[in-house]
Amino acid sequence: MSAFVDNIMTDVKNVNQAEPEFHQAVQEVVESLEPVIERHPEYKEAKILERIIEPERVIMFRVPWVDNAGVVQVNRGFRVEFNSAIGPYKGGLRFHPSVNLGILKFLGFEQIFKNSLTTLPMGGGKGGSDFDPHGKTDDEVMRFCQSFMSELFRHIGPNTDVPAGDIGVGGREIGFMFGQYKKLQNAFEGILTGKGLGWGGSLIRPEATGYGCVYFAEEMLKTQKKSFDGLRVAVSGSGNVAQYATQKVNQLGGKVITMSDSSGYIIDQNGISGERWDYIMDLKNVRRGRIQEYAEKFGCEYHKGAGVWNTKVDVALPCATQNELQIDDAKALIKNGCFCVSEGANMPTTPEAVDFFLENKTLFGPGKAANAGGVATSGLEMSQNSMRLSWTREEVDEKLHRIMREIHTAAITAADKYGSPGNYVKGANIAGFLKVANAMMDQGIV
Ligand code: NDP
Ligand code: 2IT
Repeated sequence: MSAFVDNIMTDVKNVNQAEPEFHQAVQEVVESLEPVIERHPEYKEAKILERIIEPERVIMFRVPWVDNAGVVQVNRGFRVEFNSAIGPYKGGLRFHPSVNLGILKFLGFEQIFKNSLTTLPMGGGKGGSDFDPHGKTDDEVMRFCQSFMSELFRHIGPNTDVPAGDIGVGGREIGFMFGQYKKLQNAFEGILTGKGLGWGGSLIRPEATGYGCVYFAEEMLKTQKKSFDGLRVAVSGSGNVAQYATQKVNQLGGKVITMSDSSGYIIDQNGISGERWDYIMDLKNVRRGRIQEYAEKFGCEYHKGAGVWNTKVDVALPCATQNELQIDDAKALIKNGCFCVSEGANMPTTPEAVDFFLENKTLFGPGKAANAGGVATSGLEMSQNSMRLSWTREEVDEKLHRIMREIHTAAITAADKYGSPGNYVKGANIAGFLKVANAMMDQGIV
């Protein structure tokens, strides 16, 4: 570690103790920015890095609710409003038992650069709760969401902070939260994205993160004159991002062999497409069941626990959660001939595994760039809400596709310019940073 990175990380670790995921996210960005700070002493003087690492505001609150047995439950709610230099705070809400301040700070921090890359005017934020939606009834989820929004509503607004979904928060939860906001504020306004199509949602928003991740991979493949046609693909997770990444791979002629959930993974050499993909959609979005049922239905392999990366594939799309792809997984993938990784999830690959991929000249698309299609389409939803009109499926998909191509170009150009050709990690961090840093310079010490 250079003295520059070391100094910043010592301070970050002192001030933000017991937040390892936040340290990890900051370290990667600071390492990437070293050549930028060298060329731009004005950023150093204005303490842009020190300021960007500190959230503008953190809100933490009690979320009490009553379960179906009449028992009072208490969860913790958060919203990290990280940076508003280029637009209102924007980023998802995560409901998962692992949620804590450090996790949301890592996600909010990454969101600043991701949102900047989309070319749209959105600042960075993230929020959520340690509430676990698994095994809860719709009524319980509704009561929780109403209680959560009973505090959050006073902190958000169409020009202030616009949350959306993330792990454990999909259309159902967004609906319950929107209903409660509207009741409390007596206003029908675009304060959440990922809304239902009949009440302000955008076509393609459900598909956007998964589609975007595959569009980004497609751009990386094109640099080597390759396409998805005939490629074998491993996808982790089976939630929103994984589902639509799988659909897009199928549309482009690839074959998804694996999917997973937090209990285990399936290997289906026939490919997860057609009625098999429809089955996943019903299993995960309607019946909310376990992926093991897929293996029972279609007679394919099922393994408990992690291991989705031990399959012979050309492309890996980690679409579940942070640090799910570790050094041994990276070694197994490379050994099996994998040459392209596109991160649908946020920070799914550990730093050691990222380094291994880069050393092995793998096409590696970091989440900030590769999964930016979701929030980009949220930005398009905000525009449609402001204009009080809706674009067609084709229009939104075309805009999403263009944005993903632009992000690819921006990342590759910045990587080249700052001395790391082909390194999308550095390129995405630098390109995302510059726009925010310049806006902060223009706006003074605030
Ligand atoms: P979902 O809740 O729809 O799906 C999450 C999937 O990942 C499920 O299959 C879940 O399994 C699995 N998973 C979650 N946590 C773990 C864990 N700790 N260990 C193993 N498996 C786990 O979430 P999304 O698909 O929306 O999000 C997936 C990833 O994509 C996250 O990293 C998210 O931050 C990122 N992302 C999402 C965007 C969006 O628009 N939704 C945009 C950009 C990034 P199980 O059901 O068993 O828990
Ligand atoms: O991580 C992410 O980019 C998201 N969960 C989507 C955020 C958004 O506001 O659509």
